[in-house]
Amino acid sequence: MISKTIIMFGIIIVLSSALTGVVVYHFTANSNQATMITKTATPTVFQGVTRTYYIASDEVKWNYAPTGMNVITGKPLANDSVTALYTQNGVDRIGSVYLKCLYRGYTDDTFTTLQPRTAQWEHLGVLGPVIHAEVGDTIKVVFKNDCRIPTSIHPHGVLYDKASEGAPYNDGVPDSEKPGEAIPPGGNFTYVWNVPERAGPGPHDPSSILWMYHSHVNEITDTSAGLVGPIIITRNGEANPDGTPKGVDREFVTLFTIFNETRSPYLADNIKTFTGEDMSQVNMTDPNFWESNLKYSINGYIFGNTPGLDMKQNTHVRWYVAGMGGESDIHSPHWHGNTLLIDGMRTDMVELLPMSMKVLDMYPDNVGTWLFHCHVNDHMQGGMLALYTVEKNNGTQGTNSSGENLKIGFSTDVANPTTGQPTQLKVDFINTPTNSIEEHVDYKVTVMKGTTQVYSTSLLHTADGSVTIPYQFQDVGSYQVVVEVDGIWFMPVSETAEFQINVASSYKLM
Ligand SMILES: [Cu+2]
Repeated sequence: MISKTIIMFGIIIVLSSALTGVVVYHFTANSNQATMITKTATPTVFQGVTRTYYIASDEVKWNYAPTGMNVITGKPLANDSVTALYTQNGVDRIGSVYLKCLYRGYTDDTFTTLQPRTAQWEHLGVLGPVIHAEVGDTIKVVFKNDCRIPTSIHPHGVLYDKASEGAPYNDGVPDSEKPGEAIPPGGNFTYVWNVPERAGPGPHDPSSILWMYHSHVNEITDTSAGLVGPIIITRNGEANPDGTPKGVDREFVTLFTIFNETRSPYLADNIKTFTGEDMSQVNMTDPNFWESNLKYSINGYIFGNTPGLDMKQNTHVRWYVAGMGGESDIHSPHWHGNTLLIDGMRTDMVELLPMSMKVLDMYPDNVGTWLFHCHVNDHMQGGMLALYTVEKNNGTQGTNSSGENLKIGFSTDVANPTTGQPTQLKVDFINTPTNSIEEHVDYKVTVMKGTTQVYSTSLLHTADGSVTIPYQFQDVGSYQVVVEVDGIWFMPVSETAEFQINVASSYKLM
């Protein structure tokens, strides 16, 4: 017999990478497989930026139906016994206004000036500020608790150590090493979360994904009080400077949850404040009292009160939807009027369980005001409905109205260019005093994407004074079209105009 024994010495191969640190593989005798025995503690190198957010948990009187109307029917909430049950205040009912503890953004660590919520994010309602970051970044949240209950911020998805997990439980780590687990009233803490690859979009995800953050001292009562907010992580290289995804014109975050105000730590206060000092008329065992405190809400709004769900036709709209709550919180958000893509599949609804986080892309082609509601029967009846509006989009068009020598008019055909179809760039040269087309113009057109020139004509002459240049945009994003005039009627004249175009993905490919 020939001995097949092969004597090999263990070989140690060290692979290093700037991004992943050092990984040590150990090959053993008679083995074709590398067995990873050690992954050294060299941390991921975070080459991105540190994004700092100032967030406090604040006590806020929140109105679930600030218009007083059932916006879906156009009728006052008080006029109907069902809508009245959830919204009308009385000696035995709290009504539509409740004291809650909510995350709110501030401008700095003095927590004196609220970060203004722009019209674009008005729809967030009870949700905390959006934390945007790109893979490779570090997120720093300077947090202050101004509620009477201990609170924390526990993030989903991003990379944290025990100090910044924001959740107390028996994990064998001493409390002294978990300072972020519960911030007492008046206290503060700075959470630091890293955003490695595994916190960002996976191969089948779109360019950005949703995570949620919430308080996790008493997870049930904290979230019933309203302590929840969104984190959006964009793939490395696909983010704008503010962390939002490139080529996405509009982002919406909507949370579908039945806020159970009888599980809020403020229940006794709310009864006392809103039903009368003696509280004697409130029957805690009355099933209608219980039901009146269930708020079938989208971002803390019921019966169509969610504001600001507006967008432009034929733009790239990204919907981040999430669920939260108890076993009744199975939701099925449904959009009327337009369709969406999720995981490469077409739909007009999506299913949500508590703390589900899903991303859908919409290219609204259908102008109008449309229903956006949970499709569960009981939830519709309880007011889990909103309206969204698609406004007609006339695309980029305009003139350099300050043009002294002549005005330059610009438009595109199609109005909303995409990467999937050719676009005509239309330029008109207009005599400033007479407002009529100026003939015999020497001009040059350049298309820029950021600082990169992607197209340029040579110096051309138009006898007509109106030109059409066919152009096919290759990538989504915003472009600048620069029109330079060099002469009119063979005389040197200098005028320049710049126009911005937002190019979306091809509707078909989407
Ligand atoms: Cu529902």
